[in-house]
Amino acid sequence: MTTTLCAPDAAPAGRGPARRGLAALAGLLAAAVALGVGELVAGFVRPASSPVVAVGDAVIALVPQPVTALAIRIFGEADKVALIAGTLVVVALYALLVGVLGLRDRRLAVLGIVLFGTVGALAALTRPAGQSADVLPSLAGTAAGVLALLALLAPLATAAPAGAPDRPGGQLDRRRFVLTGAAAVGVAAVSGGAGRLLQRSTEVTSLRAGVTLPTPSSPARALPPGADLAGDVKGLTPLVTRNGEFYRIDTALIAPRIRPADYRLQLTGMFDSPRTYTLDDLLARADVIERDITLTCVSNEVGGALVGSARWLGVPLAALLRENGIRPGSDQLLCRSADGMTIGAPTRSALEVEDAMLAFGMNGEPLPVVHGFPVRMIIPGLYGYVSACKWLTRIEATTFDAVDAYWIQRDWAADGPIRIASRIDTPGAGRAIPAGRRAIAGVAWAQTRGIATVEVRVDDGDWQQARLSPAVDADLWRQWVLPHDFAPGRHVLTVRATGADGEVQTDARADPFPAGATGWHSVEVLVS
Ligand SMILES: Nc1nc2c(c(=O)[nH]1)N[C@H]1C(S)=C(S)[C@@H](COP(=O)(O)O)O[C@H]1N2
Ligand SMILES: [Mo]
Repeated sequence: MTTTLCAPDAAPAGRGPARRGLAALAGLLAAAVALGVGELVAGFVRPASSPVVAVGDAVIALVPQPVTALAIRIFGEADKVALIAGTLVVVALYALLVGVLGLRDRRLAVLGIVLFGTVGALAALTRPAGQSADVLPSLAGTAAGVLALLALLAPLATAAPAGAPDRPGGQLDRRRFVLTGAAAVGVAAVSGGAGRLLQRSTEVTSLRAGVTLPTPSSPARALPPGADLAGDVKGLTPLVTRNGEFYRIDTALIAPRIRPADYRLQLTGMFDSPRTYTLDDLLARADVIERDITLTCVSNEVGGALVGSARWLGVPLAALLRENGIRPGSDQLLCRSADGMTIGAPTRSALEVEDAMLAFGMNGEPLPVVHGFPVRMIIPGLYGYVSACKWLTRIEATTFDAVDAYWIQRDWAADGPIRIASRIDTPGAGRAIPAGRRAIAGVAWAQTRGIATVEVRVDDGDWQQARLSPAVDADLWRQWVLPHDFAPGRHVLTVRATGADGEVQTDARADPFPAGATGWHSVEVLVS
């Protein structure tokens, strides 16, 4: 039985042509592994160190001008693609040859691959902005290519007599060749794919750094001196959240990487004259505004951390919608992100909430990639899931009847006004603190209306009014501080806010689902 099954695989050496064909294929697969691993390592070094890109660049630099001009005439804007394709064809032909040579003499094949790697390394090193680390992708690719080629050539002559492993005429182990070949294809595809993804992320990161933000025609109000109470109160949240510390909520496993030059914002649906905008169109507008706005997630629990404040820079949303002739029948703006996410914002809020914007700047920088680079929506007073679409690529003016956005399909409320809220930052819940005087402090927010007062209660005592940070913008949270003499024992601290519209924060507890949490934040501390 076994013999019969094995027979086709371990057949005596095939005729020369069959074996040579497989050897050529081995060369091709080894080259694919080398290129894939090279791309992967380039993903960690930098995109320009990719051997294929480096060789392509070197060719551009070496080829005489008339040839370049001809290539551009023939291929037009696809000239770069044509160049890379051409490079790959040359590599493939070379690899086929190396594979066949390897059948006769493995050392020759190894030399062939090393030569191939040397060309890649030299090309990378001699680029005008070349760095020594740029040789790493070629080195790693060469090593991987050599291993792959030896592994693939082995099954082509398994039973070769000892001492003469390179001599043709051994057994041809087809099964092993197929398995090794499949593994090589897998390694090449996975490493190459992962490498390209990594390179794209570093590429977009550097392109992002190259975006120049405009000066707003309407800047944010200057913060009065001493506006940020966090300087004096340890444990209090800063007035403005640093970008790196801003909470992040989205469904994207890998944040979309949009090249600034590729960015388009498309308006569709119920507009009289919908346009498509480039990033430069938006950056160049004369009506750029800058505002301090607190953003919150509907999933934030009472006392939770899914809230942050930033100085946003962008284009007023109402102006942009109006100049495209938004029709009165639209009550929903279906915002679509580059990753396919849909967020449905009320058209009315977009038109009427002052300072609603398409933001491209956050705290003086282009939007960070994870916060929606290059453009997102911000509508003060609405939870992020119904307003703050990141990586925004399309706004479709439509109606709530016509289409349910992502979170609405999952039964969250279609309407998402931010509830008035307050949080105790310090002392921290469950903390043991020494008796004596120290500050109770935190933040409170009621976007679009503003905070009027914050009160704190210790145990069952009276509500005491806390000192507030200066009112800067109704959309920006306010810090609050209340110094207190702590007596030994267990104490429960509770906070509540009142909005400038008179609304007193309710103590009725509600879960975040489906329309945002309510209830007072309390912390228990142990004083000794
Ligand atoms: N494309 C996209 N945009 C999105 C989301 C998302 O999942 N995908 N989540 C929204 C939610 S629920 C919130 S609270 C805010 C959070 O923005 P941030 O991550 O910048 O804090 O983004 C909103 N925009
Ligand atoms: Mo959210």
